[in-house]
Amino acid sequence: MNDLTTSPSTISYDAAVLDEIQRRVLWLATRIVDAANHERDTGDGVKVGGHQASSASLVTVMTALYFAHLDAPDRVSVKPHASPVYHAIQYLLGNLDRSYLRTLRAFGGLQSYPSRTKDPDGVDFSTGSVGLGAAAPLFAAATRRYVDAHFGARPRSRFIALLGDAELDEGNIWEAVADPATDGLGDVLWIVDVNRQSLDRVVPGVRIAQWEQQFSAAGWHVVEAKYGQALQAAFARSGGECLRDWIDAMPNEHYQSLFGLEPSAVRARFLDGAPAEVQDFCAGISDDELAPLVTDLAGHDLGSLLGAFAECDAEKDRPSVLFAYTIKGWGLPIAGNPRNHSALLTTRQIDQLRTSLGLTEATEWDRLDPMTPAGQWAAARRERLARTPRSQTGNGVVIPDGTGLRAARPISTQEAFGRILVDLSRTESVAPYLVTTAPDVATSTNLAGFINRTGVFSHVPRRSWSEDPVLKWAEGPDGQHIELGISEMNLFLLLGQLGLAWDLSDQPLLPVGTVYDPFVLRGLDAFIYSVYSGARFIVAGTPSGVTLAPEGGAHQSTITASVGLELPKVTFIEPAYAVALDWLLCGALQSIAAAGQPVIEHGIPGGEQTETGSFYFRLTTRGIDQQPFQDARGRLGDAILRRQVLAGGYRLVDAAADAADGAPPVYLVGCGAVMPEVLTAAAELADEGIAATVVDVTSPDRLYRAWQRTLRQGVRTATAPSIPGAIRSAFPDRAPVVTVHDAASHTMSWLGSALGVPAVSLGVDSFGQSGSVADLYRAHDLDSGSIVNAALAALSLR
Ligand SMILES: Cc1ncc(C[n+]2csc(CCOP(=O)(O)OP(=O)(O)O)c2C)c(N)n1
Ligand SMILES: [Mg+2]
Repeated sequence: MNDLTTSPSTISYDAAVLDEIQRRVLWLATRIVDAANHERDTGDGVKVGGHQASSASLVTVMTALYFAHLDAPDRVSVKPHASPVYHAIQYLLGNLDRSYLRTLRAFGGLQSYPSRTKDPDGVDFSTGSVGLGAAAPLFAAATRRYVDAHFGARPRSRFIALLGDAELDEGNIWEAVADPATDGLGDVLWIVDVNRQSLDRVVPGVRIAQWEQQFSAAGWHVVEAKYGQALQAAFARSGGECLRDWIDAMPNEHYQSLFGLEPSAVRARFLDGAPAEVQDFCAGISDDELAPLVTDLAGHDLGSLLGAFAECDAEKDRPSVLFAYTIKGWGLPIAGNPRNHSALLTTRQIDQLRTSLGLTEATEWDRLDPMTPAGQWAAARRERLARTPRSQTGNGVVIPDGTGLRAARPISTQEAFGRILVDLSRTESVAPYLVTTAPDVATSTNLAGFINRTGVFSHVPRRSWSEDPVLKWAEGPDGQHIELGISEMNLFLLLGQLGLAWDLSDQPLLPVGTVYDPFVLRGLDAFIYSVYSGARFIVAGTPSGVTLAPEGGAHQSTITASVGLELPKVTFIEPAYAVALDWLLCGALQSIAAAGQPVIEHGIPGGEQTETGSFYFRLTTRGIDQQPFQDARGRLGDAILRRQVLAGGYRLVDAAADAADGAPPVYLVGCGAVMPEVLTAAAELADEGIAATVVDVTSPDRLYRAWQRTLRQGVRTATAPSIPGAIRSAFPDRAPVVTVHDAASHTMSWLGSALGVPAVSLGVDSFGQSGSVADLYRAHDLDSGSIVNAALAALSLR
């Protein structure tokens, strides 16, 4: 055994032991992909795939982290294509059952990319869409800073992201780095896997210098782990500086071409175009030494890496980024090959690798022998990294069924939303857990009242110089609003991490974000990422639709309702009336607060049974008369009405009561801001002897899901599906329907199928423009006259 080396980060390690471990990690990661592709008959002829080269690139970095650096509270985001390395490490640590090793990319098996909700071995951050998983730890650290300030310090976590160098091409990376909300997070470390390759090509060298400057300019601590110890020793020798200069100046494409060569061919390629002094310096080095020397990169040198980690650890007041130079396909015959991104080793190459590592077919899947120093080291690390169970703090949160909001005059859902939040900020069992955020639209989305009461979060107190009587922008550690720059990506990444605080920071929160509705789409990938990760939050898209008429087409959202309806783990809600919003918002908060432990989902998709995710409220600035809702309250009583509002829809006007016998019935189904036109149309139809019942759909999503649930159940059990109760109670009779929505007409057009009746769907199917509400509604057939005509058309289709 070698002498123990002490890394500055306090863990003493045996370099030979760590090297043995990383060889085994490399083997297992490579073989996991190999087995998935060569041992499983999927029966469909579709390539299984996997990334041996991308994985190999991170083997040393991840061995250093998990076997000599991390502590139990630390949280790590692993580059998507290195998932086999993560699983190999968890297996060696004893956290993953051996039976999983042959299941990469199989149904119910290890996921192709790390997944919080689908992998069995404790993934901290899902990754897959490059850039997003990398940025997530930054927002998790911002969340921790918030949690520590409000609820007392948690045991310190380091939030680490392992990202591919080409991930830095993604704009969301730079939006995250630039936002003041992520400023000064000293517990963050990003490790960039600088293998100078992306999917298609070798990345030009100049990019790396530029990226480093961008991080520096944003206040990050930038470190390079570029050359390994052997190369550094060579640079230190007399005349060695010219060697460094030559390698530094060499284009990446040239340098990268060295890896695929036989040692005897490396000299000629390496010295191609080199000055005489470099030729002379290398003359004294044999071919067998030269090849490993000139490709000795610090990203595969455990000592260099651990030193760099420690250096970053010492930075307490700013995030660090470590550029670790690596080799894509390190230790494999495909090393450095520009086309190696999806390359797989042949069975012969696998056999050779197995033999070279002293393994046999009988021992290849074994863990490290517990009787050896490597096995003992792994056991000790398993113990050190064991996580303490969550403390369940914050479970005392109690959300009322409603705030008792009164709305005597016409009011918009956006204004009601602001008032409900203010009211909740006065409710002791709710207030501490509420945290709001917005990308520079807090005041224009009615968060000002909440902000006036709770303040803006800043980890250091900041004096406000404003004397604005309407908005007190006081910033300090007590603030409960996190203000972001104009980045909808950052909004959804932050909401995602606030919505995972119960897991990653042991503190349930009630996160509420606001965004102009059209720009939900600007952050959509991060929205999807966050809900895919299991986050629970509320987002209000407001104002929405062509109803914000004078603002014009660039601000008028049309397809967002469809997005909300179709996104899994998101419940889409668009109420028309203030009290309905009150009940729905409180109901959503109750669902978030009640959410239990994470569940690993290997179930069959389709027809979700429960709402365990996030909520998307689509709101408007159009004030509408609240009397019709008050009338429905009087007619139905709060208990029944509330149940129906929460279920997705109720009869706002019931024509049955006063229609003459034989009057043809029709349903006018409105959602959101268009309700006044729907009511006017119903009255006009009544005058013409048509019994028009008005249904207010508060959540097309909940109705659709209820319908789908019964359908799917019917499909799976081969029985005839029935119309679900939520739809039946709003539509007791069989009659044609007209759906009216300030959103794409498609969002509610399924209702005809669900009810088995003729349907005409009115909605916004072209881009809007400036004008008055009346102008815009007329242009998109949302005016009462068009609704009347649509009802007549629907009746004629019977
Ligand atoms: C948003 C997104 N776009 C494209 C891809 C497809 N893709 C997967 S890996 C990759 C290249 C990644 O290169 P790099 O980050 O350098 O990783 P390496 O494999 O070199 O370690 C691309 C384009 C993706 N996964 N996500
Ligand atoms: Mg790369």
